[in-house]
Amino acid sequence: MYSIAVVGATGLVGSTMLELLEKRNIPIKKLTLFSSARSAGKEIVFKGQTYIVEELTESKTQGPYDYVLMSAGGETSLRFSPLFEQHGSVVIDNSSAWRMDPEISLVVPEVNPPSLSRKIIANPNCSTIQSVGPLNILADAFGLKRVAYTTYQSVSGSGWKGIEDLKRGERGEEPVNYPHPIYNNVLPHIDVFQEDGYTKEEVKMIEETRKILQLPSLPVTATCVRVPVTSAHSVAINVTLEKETTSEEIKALFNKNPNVILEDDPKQNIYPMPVNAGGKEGIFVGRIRKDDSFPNTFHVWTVSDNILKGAALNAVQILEQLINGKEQY
Ligand code: 2RA
Repeated sequence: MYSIAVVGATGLVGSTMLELLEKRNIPIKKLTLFSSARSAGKEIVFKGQTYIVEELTESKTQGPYDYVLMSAGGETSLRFSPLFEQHGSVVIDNSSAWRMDPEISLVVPEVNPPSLSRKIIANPNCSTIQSVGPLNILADAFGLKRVAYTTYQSVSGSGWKGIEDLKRGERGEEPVNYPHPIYNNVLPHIDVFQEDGYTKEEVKMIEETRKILQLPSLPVTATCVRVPVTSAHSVAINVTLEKETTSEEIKALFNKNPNVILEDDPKQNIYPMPVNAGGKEGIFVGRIRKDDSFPNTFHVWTVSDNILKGAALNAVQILEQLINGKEQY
């Protein structure tokens, strides 16, 4: 049985982490819920017991906690994760703060187990997680030469704020969080723009893909787009492989791999869609076809719930991997 803290417990991802801790029966002897001052005092019911959410302070990081699930933004993680770590906790952090730190493991459990150097483990970006799952299968079988992403990311990727702006748009009201309306629109703008014209979200996908697949020189590019969908991200992956293959062979490979769910029968209008993937734990793949514009290149379409496998579920799966002794600190 473990002492577990959840930081950001009132947020969309943090509350989903709690749901998963209950649903997957993680053995918990003590649960502590933290938030910012703004949300402290809220009541949350977990396994029939009411918990009062506490404001996280530096002294409270002493715990002791065996594991800390954190989804409270980069600033909070940079301030508190090292303190939790110093007091012996293992932190699984959903922010982007630690992902590219060379000492920190960036983990998709079915792709790359955590190395044991630091007790802070980074959860990758949602659109990265659902992409490296299928790409890892292709890398193992055929080797990767180049990857080009175009994403279609739901508003829940921005948490409650994104959902709020979509609802405001449906009511004919102006957005208050996005720079432009998301209702009846798409925004090729996720996170902040950099000097080179790429957004931080696009850089995350590029850099995280290389780190997780351990292919530091892999040519990767990305265009990340916000779309008026409430949950589930979609990613169009254009991938060039080292070895020759066919789309039929790729489909067969995906079909027998437990880490992805193949939905690919265009004649029956069967392909992954957010309306079907939302609320489900899987990474759905489809629309697999050869790209005749370039040798050994294929299109793969992937859809997954960005709050589940894209964030909370992946973090809880890392926790399960540690608890089940596959990776010991
Ligand atoms: C987004 N991937 O979709 C980012 C953070 N969750 O907004």
